[in-house]
Amino acid sequence: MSNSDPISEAHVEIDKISFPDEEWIDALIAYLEERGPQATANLLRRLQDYTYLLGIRKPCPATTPYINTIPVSEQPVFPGNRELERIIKSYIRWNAMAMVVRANREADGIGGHISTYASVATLYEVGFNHFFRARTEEYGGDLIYFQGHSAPGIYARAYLEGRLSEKDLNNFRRELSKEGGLPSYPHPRLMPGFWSFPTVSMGLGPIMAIYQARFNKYLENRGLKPKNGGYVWAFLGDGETDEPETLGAISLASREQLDNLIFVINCNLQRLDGPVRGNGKIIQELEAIFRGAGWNVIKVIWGSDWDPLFEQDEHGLLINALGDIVDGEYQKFSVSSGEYIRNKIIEHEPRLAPYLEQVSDIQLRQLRRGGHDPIKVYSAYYHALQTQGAPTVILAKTIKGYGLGESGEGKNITHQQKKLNEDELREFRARFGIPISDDEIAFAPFCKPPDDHPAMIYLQERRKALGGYLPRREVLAPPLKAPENKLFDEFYKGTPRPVSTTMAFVSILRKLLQHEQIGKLIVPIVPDEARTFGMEGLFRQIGIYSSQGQKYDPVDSESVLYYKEATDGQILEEGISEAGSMASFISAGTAYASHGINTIPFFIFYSMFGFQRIGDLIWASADMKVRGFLVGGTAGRTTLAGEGLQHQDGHSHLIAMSVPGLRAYDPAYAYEIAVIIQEGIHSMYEKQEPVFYYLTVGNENYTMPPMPAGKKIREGIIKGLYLFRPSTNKNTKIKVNLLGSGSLLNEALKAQSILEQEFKIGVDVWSATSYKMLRENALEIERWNQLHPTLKKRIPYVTECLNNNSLATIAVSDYVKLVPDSISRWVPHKFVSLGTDGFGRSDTREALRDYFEVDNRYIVLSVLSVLLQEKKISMDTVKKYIKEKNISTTKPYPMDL
Ligand SMILES: Cc1ncc(C[n+]2csc(CCOP(=O)(O)OP(=O)(O)O)c2C)c(N)n1
Ligand SMILES: [Mg+2]
Repeated sequence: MSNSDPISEAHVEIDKISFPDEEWIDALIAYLEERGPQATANLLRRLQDYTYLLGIRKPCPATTPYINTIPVSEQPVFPGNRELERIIKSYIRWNAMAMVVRANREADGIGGHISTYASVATLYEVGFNHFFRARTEEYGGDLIYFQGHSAPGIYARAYLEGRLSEKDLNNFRRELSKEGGLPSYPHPRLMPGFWSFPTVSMGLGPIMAIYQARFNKYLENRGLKPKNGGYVWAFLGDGETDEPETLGAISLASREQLDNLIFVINCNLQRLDGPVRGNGKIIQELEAIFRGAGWNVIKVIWGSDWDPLFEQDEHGLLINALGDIVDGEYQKFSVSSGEYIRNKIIEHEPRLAPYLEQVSDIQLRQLRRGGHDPIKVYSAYYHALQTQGAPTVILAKTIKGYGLGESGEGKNITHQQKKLNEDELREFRARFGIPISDDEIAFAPFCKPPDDHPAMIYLQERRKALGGYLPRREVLAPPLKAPENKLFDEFYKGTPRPVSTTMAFVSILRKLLQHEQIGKLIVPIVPDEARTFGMEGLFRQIGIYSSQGQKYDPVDSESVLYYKEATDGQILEEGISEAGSMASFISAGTAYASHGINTIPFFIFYSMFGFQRIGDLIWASADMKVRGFLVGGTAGRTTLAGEGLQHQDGHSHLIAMSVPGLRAYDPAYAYEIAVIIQEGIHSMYEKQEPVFYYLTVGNENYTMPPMPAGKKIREGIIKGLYLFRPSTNKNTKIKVNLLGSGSLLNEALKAQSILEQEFKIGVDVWSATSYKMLRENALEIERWNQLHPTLKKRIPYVTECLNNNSLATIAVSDYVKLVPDSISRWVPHKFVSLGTDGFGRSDTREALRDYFEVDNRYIVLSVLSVLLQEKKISMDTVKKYIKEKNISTTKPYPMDL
């Protein structure tokens, strides 16, 4: 503000206003002058404790006054060229807006957002010009989570940088156009060289960012990554903080002292429908939450032109009045006249009337919010980077739709604003000084200065100085060789004593951990369930990661398997947070791209709390081409006894079917798990395919058989089906196939014995390790056949397997019937599925299998029913069997209960 500005010349006779307790305030000021700020803070703290002892129980407020956290005296000098940065930003604003406007003209309803980028532009641009550093030989690289629906601004910047063309921008939200197009939001799957983090499902960005920052420290503490820096920046909306995932893990960030993490919350006070907190103040609310959680909070509320006003506000009248005004009112300020604003402030504090006379209505209207002032934003970022030992959150106040004027600035409809008419385009052009002629303006053309324009040279220079363009996703990790077969020898041989697939899995994991090359890259992740899965032995063996080591003597220190925490511990013990564990899984499973490190995560969870609970994070991980193994323990609706309705998982494999790129397996035996894991490492880390794995393991103990001999077994396990035990009845014409998965394969084997011995029919028993794999193979082949009618038909793998002159195939699974049904149309004869549709119950395994009708008796009954339909046996035979086996014919249907 210039010297001639009336505000700075204002002389307000505020001293004449008398305050109660004035002498106490004078005393405090004197104390401050004599002893300094730290001693004053200590004094206040002591006073607070003392008042508590005196019985004054009023909690101390977690908020500070409604002003910027960083005083003018602590603002660093802004090192940039403000004018050139303003020009760059204006062009980006224009092009971001034009992308959306043009896309919606071309295809009505194609969508897009103008107002979000309009509010966040300065927050990004200060970052791009001064802070966001790309990965280089020397520097670890900043990882930036951009607010998902602000993507047009990021594309518009890449256009100025020369990374995207006008054609790309023209095809925003037209990904299927011939020339290809730009995705609506950040999707690494769709732009793998550009985006790293899918953020548009609100809340996922922030939680992923927290765990990413923690994982970066984990990698450094374990010596897998050099300590060469790298910040994690997460940009999010204020409305987004309503999502439980956004705030749910913030205490982890402070506990872990993540000073490599910066949240920037774009507090434009609005979400989609209306104000975020019309009757309150989102910035103050978030300040209290983050301060309470131990974060360093930096509020950027007011722009520099407010500074002189506050300077003269010796008694805090203005600050108090502004602190009283609620967000709904501030939103209205952004669309109101200076007179309206003045009257509202005076309504809150009449004593300010003479003071405010020094400011004109126009000035009042134009006073900027902090998030639109590069000086204030720079200062906040600068201080965030200085902070040690704690994460920082920057609460930046902005206006939604900033610069859109009448067409949407601050209005409730602004989020949905996708079209601007000619007048509105003219206004935008004028406000940001974009050189587009009157003739062209109606077309909303894209526009950038010539390459030799000082602004363009500046833009390129800044990025060069900061290590290169961002966002950029680059895979530098070399292929990693999968472990050799011999590592798994013991599992191919089977086990004489009964064990569960969970125990088998843990033994395989232990083997991998001992592997010379791969061992250190394994990242076991558990949400407080290690003991459930019998993994506690690993605590001692490889340690639990803790950035602080172990400051206490563990209660079980005398025991061999004590609870060992260490700075280089390998296990991520996440406590009871599946979402947090999944975020760790994502960080570890994308380290090949973020850091060029091939970490191999194994996230072992209670299978019911996986796909059902955190499905959206799993979806995001597929978007990110995550690598790793999701392991659903205590799986199977009837295999997990006793736990009942909320615990027994009978549908995770159904949900898994919907995730592209995911290979889901329901293995029965130890050797199957060994084959799947070995193949998984081979596919993901050696061949670098964009796939990841899900396997369910159960807690039922049984003898693990040796792997059957034959070349096709290994291949069959991977493809999803192989013949485990062929029929021994050679002299029968009646043949059926039984398909079993997971622990229910054993029920199929029992049924096989009964059918072969008592009913003398031939039964082949197959292990169906993956219906998803079978289905995807069949769908692909079916499609190929449709597209190539003149060529020799290809045969799906499942059809090829089951085309063995059988009368029927009966499949039994511990999951809902839809899972096996998913292959039915490629089975070349009658197909029947048994599964666990309905809510689980607390009872024994045996009772559950009876209840869901999936035990060997029901398998036999299904076969007999088919034989009856085909007139191969008599009705009496079936009736007799039902009676003999005590099968209740009046028992209720599980889906009805
Ligand atoms: C989980 C989820 N729910 C709903 C949406 C739809 N949605 C997109 S943007 C938005 C409003 C965002 O408000 P805010 O976080 O304040 O961001 P702003 O645009 O105001 O910066 C909503 C509800 C979403 N993307 N993700
Ligand atoms: Mg908002």
